[in-house]
Amino acid sequence: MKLIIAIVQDEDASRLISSLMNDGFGVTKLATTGGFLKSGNTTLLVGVDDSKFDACMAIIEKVCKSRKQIATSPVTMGGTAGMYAPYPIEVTVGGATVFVMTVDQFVKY
Ligand code: 2BA
Repeated sequence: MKLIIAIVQDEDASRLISSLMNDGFGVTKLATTGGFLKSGNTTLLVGVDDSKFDACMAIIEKVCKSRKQIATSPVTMGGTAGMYAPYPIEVTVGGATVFVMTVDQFVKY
């Protein structure tokens, strides 16, 4: 068995959860925050049998879209300590950041 930890954009989360559940996968949704953009994203925990792993990953890949976002980063102004001015940078977020872990034990009490 594998535990899939998928960090996805909020915009894709509902559709991804519906698609996974329609195909019989169990899903836990966590409200999370990206460290770089400091804005909300969604982390899904999906425990899957090895035989269904590829099908699950295919759904995640199909549903999650990459998008461009503008982030504001501080930059030090030349030579003057302590002066900062924000400037916009474009980053491409997602589709999904996925970690896969092997599960030693899966127990339901
Ligand atoms: P954030 O940390 O908010 O990052 C959002 C996007 O900003 C990233 O998209 C990436 O394109 C860009 N980015 C992140 N760190 C950067 C940096 N130091 N310099 C320039 N650009 C940077 P993704 O790579 O698709 O990541 C989406 C979200 O997935 C991340 O949101 C974070 O919540 C999570 N994530 C990504 N890599 C991770 C990792 N190695 N471990 C844990 N979480 C991760």
